[in-house]
Amino acid sequence: MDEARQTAAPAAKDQDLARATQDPGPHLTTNQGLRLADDQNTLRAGARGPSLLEDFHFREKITHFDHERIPERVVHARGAAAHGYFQVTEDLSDLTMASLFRDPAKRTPVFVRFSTVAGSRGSADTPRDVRGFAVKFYTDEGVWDLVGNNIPVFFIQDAIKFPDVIHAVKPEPHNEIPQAASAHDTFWDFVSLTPESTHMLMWVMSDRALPRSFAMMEGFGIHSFRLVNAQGQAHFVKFHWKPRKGVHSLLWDEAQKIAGKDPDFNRRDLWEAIEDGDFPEWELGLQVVAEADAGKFPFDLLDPTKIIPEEDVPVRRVGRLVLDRNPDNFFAETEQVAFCPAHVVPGIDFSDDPLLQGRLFSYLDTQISRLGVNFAELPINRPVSAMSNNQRDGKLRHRIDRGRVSYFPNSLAGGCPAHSPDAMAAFRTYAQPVSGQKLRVRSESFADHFSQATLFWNSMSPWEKDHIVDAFSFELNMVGTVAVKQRVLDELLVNVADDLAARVAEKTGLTIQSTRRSQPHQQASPALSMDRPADSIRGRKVAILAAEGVDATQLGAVQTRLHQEGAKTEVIAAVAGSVKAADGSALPVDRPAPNAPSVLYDAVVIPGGAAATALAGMGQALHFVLESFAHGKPVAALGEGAEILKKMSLAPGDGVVTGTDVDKVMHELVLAMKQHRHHGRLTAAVPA
Ligand code: HDE
Repeated sequence: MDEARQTAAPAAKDQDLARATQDPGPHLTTNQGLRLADDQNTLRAGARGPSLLEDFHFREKITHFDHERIPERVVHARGAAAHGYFQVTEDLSDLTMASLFRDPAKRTPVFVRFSTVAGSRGSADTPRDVRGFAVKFYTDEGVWDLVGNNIPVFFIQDAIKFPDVIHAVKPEPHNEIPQAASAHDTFWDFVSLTPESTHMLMWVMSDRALPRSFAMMEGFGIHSFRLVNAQGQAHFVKFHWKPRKGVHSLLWDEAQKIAGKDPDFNRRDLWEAIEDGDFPEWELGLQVVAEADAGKFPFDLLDPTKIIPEEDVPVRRVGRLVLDRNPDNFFAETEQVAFCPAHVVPGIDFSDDPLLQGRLFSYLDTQISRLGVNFAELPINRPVSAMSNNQRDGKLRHRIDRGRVSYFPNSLAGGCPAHSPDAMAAFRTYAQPVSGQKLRVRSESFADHFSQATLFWNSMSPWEKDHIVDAFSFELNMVGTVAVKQRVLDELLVNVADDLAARVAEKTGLTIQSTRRSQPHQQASPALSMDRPADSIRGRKVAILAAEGVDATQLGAVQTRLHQEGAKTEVIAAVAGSVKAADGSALPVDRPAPNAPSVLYDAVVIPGGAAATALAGMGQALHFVLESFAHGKPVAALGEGAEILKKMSLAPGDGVVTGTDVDKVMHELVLAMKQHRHHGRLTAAVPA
């Protein structure tokens, strides 16, 4: 059998990882397997005397501890990950020879890491930031890494600018402020002088930068890649991940509050969804462009600041990604996983996108600095296909390579490991013709920095536009240098849209001092808007407020109905433990009010009866409802619960549902939750 082509069964990677995974043993030992009698006290000279250097156990333990940290990722340091699988829904042999894309019966194991970009490893999950969406496919032909983001374009067109954009967005070097935030002078200084960042800025200032859940965000490979079939024909392709749960986001006010109330918000949501069996799922989409058609767009397919509008090239849905197992150990798996866009398999190849070309170099380099030259041997990184070559030695080599031969060609080992013939699907670089002078230039075809920024703006619904205006204004109002803010307005925003520039000028107290360079176009791409209802409320979290005298039957009916829809519920009361229900029973409380801020929930239910009267006198409950209302969340009030809304002048309608028939109210609540949020509410006067 051809060893390099063993089949990766669904559990192939799980089995591989199991070889490195272990449960705690019954006896405490040193690293040398020596059983210990006392791990509580150091060896000392006399009961109150100094510690002895001889204490090898203490020295081993403390030294290991001293060396527990490795350098965090220079970007994308904060992340969370999960195991799962990928499966195509149709045979894509016409496009690619990659085995993972050819057999709908085959499940390829994956490990997926989501991340923020700017913050340190210990920062919060919810800053305004791009999210990484990196997928490691353990295919039977080798590891393929699709290292993408949740935004389909990037700030810069050439990898040589990457250290600059990252230095600008990271905390400022003199005082390391601010953590995980782009709202500061250096970031806006850089982008104001880098007009190619404008399209990306529109996305980052939109709610895309505040995902409600990793499972509710899209993913994009960004660059044009190539798919190559067995006949050697290539197509350009853009990769998309489309979430089954729809695309939904937090509000900026929520995101900021969550950063304090539950900095692990997205990480926890991912973990809990998998533990609950509510497996996050995405469809893989492809935008395919024949090589011959590559020049037919008004932009360059190699320019990573451009999308191909879905209306021009539809996204063909070809497979599913399911995450169904949490890691066993954060450090060993999530921290040590090493992605690299250069990890490809036969049938997947690169384009000349200058950002991608730079990434092909950078990731290998960074893994060596983070993990060492043998990073590929770590359990989470090693392939499930056979691996054999003449690389040897280096720090922390685990493999024990037998024999005297570590070179090629050789005769002493029978020529092994040998080249693979074409029939065995070895990787061969796509034979793309290349010619030209050596030049340090930017192609003219990369020169339009504003058309797609305008396209994005034109495609937004009114509330999405409001949030973009608010985000630009918030960020610029954190910038101290007036000339920088002015430049953002005069050099970037005026060239995107008049109303955008005018509205940001008003909110930042600036006056526009330039005129736009060209006439704005009126085109839109509806696919760019997030203003679309979801078809289910799976995984959403509903708070049910409770107080003494609560109607246990009513509350049970609410829970049953919401659980049927796949939503999660939590009963919140003033203190932990239980509340006394109207029928005298003790109703379990999931969380006491101080531990359950409204920002952690998607909707709230206010019960009727005596509990409603009690809640009306509780400040925390009133604040919960007010804040939920102000954040546009669905609010359901049963029976007397509606009095609480009246008391606070919160009008029913637009996602606020009231009534006495539990079934009917819950039905309306579910519909309201599918809308996610109700932006039409007039909340300016609501004190929350
Ligand atoms: Fe990365 N990027 N990047 N990046 N990137 C890293 O690799 C880099 C870019 C992305 O969960 C680093 O292992 C350069 C675009 C993700 O472990 C580093 C350039 C996209 C992750 C690096 C880019 C990404 C990284 C830091 C410009 C979306 C996290 C640690 C040419 C398509 C992967 C590491 C994980 C991580 C370099 C731009 C996505 C330094 C030079 C565009 C999701 O190698």
